[in-house]
Amino acid sequence: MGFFSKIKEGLKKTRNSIADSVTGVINSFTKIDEDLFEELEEILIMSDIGVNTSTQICDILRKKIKETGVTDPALIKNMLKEIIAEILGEDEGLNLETKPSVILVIGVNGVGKTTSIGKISAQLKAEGKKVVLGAADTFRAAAIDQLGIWAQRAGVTMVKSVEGTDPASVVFDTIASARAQKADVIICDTAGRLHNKKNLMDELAKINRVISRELPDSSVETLLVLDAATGQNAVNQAKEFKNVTDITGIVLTKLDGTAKGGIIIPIKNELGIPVKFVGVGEGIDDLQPFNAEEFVDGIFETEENI
Ligand SMILES: Nc1nc2c(ncn2[C@@H]2O[C@H](COP(=O)(O)OP(=O)(O)OP(=O)(O)O)[C@@H](O)[C@H]2O)c(=O)[nH]1
Ligand SMILES: [Mg+2]
Repeated sequence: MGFFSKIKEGLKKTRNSIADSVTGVINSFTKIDEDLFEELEEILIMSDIGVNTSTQICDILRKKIKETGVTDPALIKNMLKEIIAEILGEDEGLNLETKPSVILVIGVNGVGKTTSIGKISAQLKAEGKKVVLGAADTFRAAAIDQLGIWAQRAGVTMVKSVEGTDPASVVFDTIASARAQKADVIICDTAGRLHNKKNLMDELAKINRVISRELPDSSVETLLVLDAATGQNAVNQAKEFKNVTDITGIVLTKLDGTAKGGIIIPIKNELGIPVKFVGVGEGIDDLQPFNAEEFVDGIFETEENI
């Protein structure tokens, strides 16, 4: 399956929910009035776009309609697409300028951190980069094994220690190994499941201290992984992580299994953090760089147009 159709396929459930209901509202009105705006806003809220962002979208739409003098409801869909594309802004890829660069992957348990690391490793390897993984989720032995399987699949090396080792020391060892191997990119897995939130945040702070001490001039990407299926909860998780660490990008996983893909819009709008990748399946090829234009097309096109 090609790149474009994978995103489209992954967004199928979201599209069925958003496009169908937006079209339904638009078709049920013959003129643009306040009732239409209200129904539209309700639908956007129900499509996981959240109250604040949905209100904002409708306010911009009201203004645009006033300015342009548009009276035909059928024209609203394209205007909505434009407004959402504008909110999503420019796409941003990974910043991996230095050799080595670091990608620290964080997020609560089960969101898809380890899987996404496997997928990103395979992509970087295909670009000719030498990648070293650090198994800094030492909370469970199984987590180390799982990352090992992905390292093998992607054809990259991994530095690990035993369960219970201080994760920051694994990161330290990974940096040393990457230096010795003249690697291009270090990717560190972290635990999402700790005894409590304070432990988790302290651990991340300690890992960050090791990275900035050992590689003070390196590019560091901190990718927060969020599970799209958790909807508004994903936005709340991002807010909590943002309070304690500098997040440079979001990986939004499991778009393929949910109708809640609209969550990308408030994530970008309310947190100001770019979505850099979207996960559209469990396979090694199922992670795509986020492209706002494709996303907007993917959620608004009706089935027969695809
Ligand atoms: N359908 C689908 N499944 C995904 C995607 N990304 C990850 N998964 C699945 O989600 C489950 C959890 O993924 P992991 O990578 O283990 O998540 P994690 O964040 O590392 O979890 P912990 O190590 O327990 O904190 C696995 O079964 C993955 O196959 C995706 O984009 N789509
Ligand atoms: Mg994991």
